[in-house]
Amino acid sequence: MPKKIILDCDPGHDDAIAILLAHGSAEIELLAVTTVVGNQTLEKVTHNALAVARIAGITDVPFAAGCSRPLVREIQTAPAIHGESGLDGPVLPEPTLSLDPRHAVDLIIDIIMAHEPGTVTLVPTAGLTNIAMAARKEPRIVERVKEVVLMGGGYHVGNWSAVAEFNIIIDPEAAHIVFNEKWPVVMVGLDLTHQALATLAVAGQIAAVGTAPARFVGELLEYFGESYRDVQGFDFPPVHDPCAVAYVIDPSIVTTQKVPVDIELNGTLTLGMTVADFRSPAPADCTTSVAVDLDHERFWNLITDALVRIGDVES
Ligand code: PIR
Ligand code: CA
Repeated sequence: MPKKIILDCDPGHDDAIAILLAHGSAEIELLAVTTVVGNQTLEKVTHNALAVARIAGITDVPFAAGCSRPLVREIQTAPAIHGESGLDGPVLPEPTLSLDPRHAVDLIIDIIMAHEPGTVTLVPTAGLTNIAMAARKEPRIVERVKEVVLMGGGYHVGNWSAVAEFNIIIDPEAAHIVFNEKWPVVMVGLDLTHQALATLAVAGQIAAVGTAPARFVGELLEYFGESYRDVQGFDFPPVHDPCAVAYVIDPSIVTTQKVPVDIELNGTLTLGMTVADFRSPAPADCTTSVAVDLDHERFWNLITDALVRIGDVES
């Protein structure tokens, strides 16, 4: 049985690859793609998501736009990494899919309430505004969701401050809500995603697929790689968001550890830090775990396989 997921994202180069991976994997049933302000404004990331749908040949999945600003804080976007469009680099086609008329928060609630309890996994790869809003608007979703597998945070490293990661720090109050609800949360943070480097060998493996969607991924990685070289001093870009999807496809690709995690809301230097308490074995009622180690080769094979399965889509 394929795993049913809702992908909540802000495309974003790595979000775009996460959409392709989810769509191209036989192990995933993509129930919806929802968008939220993050790497760029809601308008821009929503346009990008619909353009990616066209590139991937997605025609039968609802796409819905969600929150246009965080719960409490001012909007922060990441143009230095993802460009002014949020998806700079490749030339994007005009979207052909139209948006679902529902707000993303309502679509998320509708889908979870319409499915058997324990069957829908939430995969947020952006700020947690939509997910927190959904939990507050319809609290019954919390016990129905199978698990929340999110890209965000890091127990040893930050990227937006010394100790905080972008998806958490842009809406720390939303992250606080999500991490403190009783659903299982798997934090696929920077500790894990910084192992998902798109090396030259990876770029070659993807180019060898030889299709239009694979060329699109190549162009995404080229732009993302340049940003990461110039801004963060990386030799190769870490491709964060597909790691969360990969964990859902095959949890054996990612080792995890159960550990209490909470979100710092009051620190002056540490706002948005995902504070993980490794001091003793996690208590029995601990609902959070963190991703620790990635099988790099099998991870990139999943992405290559998904592109092969998608085939040569005309767009
Ligand atoms: C990536 C992102 C934001 C900032 C940087 N420097 C790099 C986006 C990615 O889309 C990913 O979801 C997460 N936020 C990584 O921090
Ligand atoms: Ca993202």
